[in-house]
Amino acid sequence: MGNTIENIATLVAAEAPAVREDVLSWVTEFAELLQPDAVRWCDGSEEEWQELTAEMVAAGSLIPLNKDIRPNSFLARSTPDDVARVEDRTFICSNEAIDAGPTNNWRDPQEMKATLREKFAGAMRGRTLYVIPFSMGPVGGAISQVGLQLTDSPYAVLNMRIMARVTPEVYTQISNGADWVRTVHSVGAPLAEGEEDVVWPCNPDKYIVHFPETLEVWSYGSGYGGNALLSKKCFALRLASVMGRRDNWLAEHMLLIKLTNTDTGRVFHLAAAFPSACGKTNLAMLRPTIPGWEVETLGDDITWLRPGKDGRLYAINPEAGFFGVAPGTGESTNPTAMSTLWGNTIYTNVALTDEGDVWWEGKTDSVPDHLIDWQGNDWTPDSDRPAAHPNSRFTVPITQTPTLAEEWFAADGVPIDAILFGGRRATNVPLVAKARDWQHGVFIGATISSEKTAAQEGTVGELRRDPFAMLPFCGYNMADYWGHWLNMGEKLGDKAPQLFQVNWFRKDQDGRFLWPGFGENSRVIDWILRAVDADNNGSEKLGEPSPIGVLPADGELNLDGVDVPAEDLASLFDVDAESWLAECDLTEQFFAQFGERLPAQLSAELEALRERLRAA
Ligand code: OXD
Ligand code: MN
Repeated sequence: MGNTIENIATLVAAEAPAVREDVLSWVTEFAELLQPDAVRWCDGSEEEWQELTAEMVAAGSLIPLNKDIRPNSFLARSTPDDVARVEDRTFICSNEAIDAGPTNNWRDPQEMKATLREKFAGAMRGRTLYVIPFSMGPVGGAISQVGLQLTDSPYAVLNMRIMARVTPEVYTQISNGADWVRTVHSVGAPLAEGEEDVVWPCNPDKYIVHFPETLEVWSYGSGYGGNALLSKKCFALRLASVMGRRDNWLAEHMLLIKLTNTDTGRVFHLAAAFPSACGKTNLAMLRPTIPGWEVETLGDDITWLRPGKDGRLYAINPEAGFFGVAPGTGESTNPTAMSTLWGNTIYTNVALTDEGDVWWEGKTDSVPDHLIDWQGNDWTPDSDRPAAHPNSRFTVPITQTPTLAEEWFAADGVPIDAILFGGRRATNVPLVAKARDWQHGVFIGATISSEKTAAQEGTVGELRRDPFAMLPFCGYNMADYWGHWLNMGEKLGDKAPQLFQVNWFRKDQDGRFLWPGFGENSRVIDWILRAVDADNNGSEKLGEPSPIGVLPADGELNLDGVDVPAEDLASLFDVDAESWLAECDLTEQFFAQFGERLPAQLSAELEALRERLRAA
C-alpha cells in the first residue's frame, strides 16, 4: 500500500498554491519520507475550520460543546501519556555541544536526523499531511517572522489557527523573498490499510528536536501543546532566541501589558518574565485594585523585542491566541479570562458537564454534582481524583479578550518602559526591587529561581534555577544568552528600559503568604511605573538603595485600602545579609557549570553583591 515516490510528488504539487521552488521541494522531500495518503495546503479559512472540526467530531476526536453555552467550541481528550511538554525528550542539536550549553539536552544533528528519518519513514501512512503557513506577529511587521509547519494532526491545524496568524499571505511573503522557518510534526501513528484510527493518536517514543543552525524543528510522537503547536515554544522561543542573538533582538518568555495612567493620560508598556505556573495570565489580565490605572492585555506568554528606529526597545506578542492552563482560572481569580472563553475555543483534557459545558477545578466556587472527567469517566465530588487534568488547557483567540489593547494589531510593536523578573520565592526576595542598572538587572534575570515544592523532584526548599524563565526554552548556551542581553543593554544605552525584580510569593515562617497578590499587585506596578516616570522626567527619584537593589522608601508603596500589617510589610522587604550571602554561594555554584562562557560581568556582579551584603 502507500504512494509511490512519483505520485507523492504529484500529490504535493496538485493543490499547491503559487509557492517558491524551495518550499515545494521541502514539502515534497518530507512527503516522500512520511508517505501520507493526502496532502492539504491550509489557508486558515473559516471553511477549513468548519471542515476539519466536522471531520474530527465525526471521528470522535472532538466533542462539540453545547452551542447555546459555548458556541463553536470543542473538547479534546488526550491519552494519559501525552498531557504536557516533554522536557527530557526536547533536544537542541547545534553542531557543537557547547553551543547548546549545560542546561539543554544536546545530540549531534546528523545522528539525530538519521534517527528521526527512521521514525518519520512512513509515519503519515493512512493520514493527511497538512501544510500550515503561519506568521508570528502581524504579517510583514518589523519584528514578525514567518514559518511553515507540516503535520498529520488536524488537532494541531485547528489549534495553530488560533495560536498563530495562519494565512495564505505567508506563501506570498515567502515567494517575495522572506526567510522562513521549517517545522515538521508527526504524531507517529501511521494507519495500516483499513485500520481504524484512535481518538488521540500519538507514540510512546517522543522527540522534540531543534536544529538552531538551520532553523528547523522536527517533532515526533506527541499531539499535545508545545510539542505539537510548533509556533509556540519551539519556534517563538527556542529558535527565535537563536535568531534574535544573530540579528540583534530578543525572544523572551514574557507577558506584555499596556498601562495608562488615567490622571495624566501617560501610557507605559511593560514585559515580565515568570517561570511557568506563576500566574502570568493573571498578570496579563490584571484588574487593578487601586484607582489611577487602566491595564490592557497584549500577551500572556511570549514577547519579541527589537530596537526601533528611535533607539528604544519595541515589543510584540508574536502569538494570536492563549494556550492557557484551565485549572485555577475562574470567575473570582480571573474574570477577564473567563469572559474571553465565551466561544470559539478548543478545550483539552478538562471535564464535561451534563449540560455540555466544560468545568475544571477552580472554575466556579461550587462543584457540579456530576461530570465526565478528562478521561471520559463518570465523576462526582466524592471521586478521589481531579475532574480536569492539572495541565488541561484552553486554546482561544486573543482578539476575544475584553481588555485587549489595540496595539496588539500594531505592525511594529510598542515601546517598552520596564521589564520585570519574577520567581516564586518563599524567602529572601523582596516584593519589588529596582535593578541598579542594566548589568545588575541581567544578573537578577540570570538568578531567577523558585524553591522546590513537594510536587517536584529534589529536596523541598532547594532552589530550582530558571534564568530569565527561559530554562526549558533557550535555544543556545544560556551563558551566551546572558552575554547577548549584556550586549543589547550596551546598544540600547540610556534608551534601555528599566529592569525590576518582583516576588508575589514570599511567606512567613508558618508558610502564610505575606502579600495578597492578584489585583493587589497593581500597587507594585504603580510604584514601578512611578519610579520609571521619575527617572524619565528628571523629577526626584523614588526608592532607597539596599544591597540587592532599590527598594520602595517608606510610604512610597500605595497601601490605601489593603490590610497588610506593618510586620508583614517589613518582612516583605527584609534583606537578611546572612541568608543572601548563603544564596550567593549557591549562585556561584550555579554559574560555575557555564565555565569560560560565563560573562565576566556576571561574576563581577556576584562579587559586588557580596561586598554590599558584607558592608550592610
Ligand atoms: C507554558 C509553559 O505552557 O510555560 O506556557 O509551560
Ligand atoms: Mn509559558
